[in-house]
Amino acid sequence: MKLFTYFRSSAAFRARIALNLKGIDYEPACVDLRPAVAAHRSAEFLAVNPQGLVPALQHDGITVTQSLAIIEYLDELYPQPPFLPASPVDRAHVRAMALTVACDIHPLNNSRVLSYLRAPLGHDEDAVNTWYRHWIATGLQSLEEGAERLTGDRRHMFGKSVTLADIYIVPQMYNARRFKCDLDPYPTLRAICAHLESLPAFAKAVPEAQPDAG
Ligand SMILES: N[C@@H](CCC(=O)N[C@@H](CS)C(=O)NCC(=O)O)C(=O)O
Repeated sequence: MKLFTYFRSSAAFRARIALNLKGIDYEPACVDLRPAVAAHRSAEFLAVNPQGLVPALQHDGITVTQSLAIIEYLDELYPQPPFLPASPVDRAHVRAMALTVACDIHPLNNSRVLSYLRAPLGHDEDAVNTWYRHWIATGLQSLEEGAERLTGDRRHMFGKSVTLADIYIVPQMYNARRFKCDLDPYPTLRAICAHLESLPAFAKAVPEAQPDAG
């Protein structure tokens, strides 16, 4: 399998965690998203993903885009260890937490959105950071409440084993730290991430451990 990835991309970070959890030895294809390079806008990469976004996964002659589609594809292909619990209601709870990150936090804080705030909209760096931290705080507050209710051991977002919700929270908290968001109000999320980040599948997926880390 080949994963189109960028070390700092939190969506690619999710896919890397999922590949590691499934024990898949994948080939990373690094796509430099820095504005000066913008390899994701090259004709070569747009032929892989017309959206110009990472991650993208190639396997058996097909390409899958969107981290959630990639992660579910891996889970269906390799069911062990499962990323979702068994019962429909538990699965719904886990998906809801993952989607809070995927739909309600990350798309508002993606690099192309932040760039658009700078130009053409003309906001300065303070305003961009205020925007970023606002959407992080709004999303993490609801995730803190969800995790408090649903964690079984304060080491996982749901129950006592790794699920999709864990794959989504770790990259989001990593970014929140990178942008110096105040994480004091989220003790449950901090405790959960401290545990998850100690697991090899998560530790191997961090930006600093990637071949393109600058
Ligand atoms: N919903 C997509 C989001 C993918 C995405 O936004 N990737 C970012 C990196 S985290 C990207 O490629 N950004 C390029 C850009 O903003 O121009 C997914 O989950 O895969």
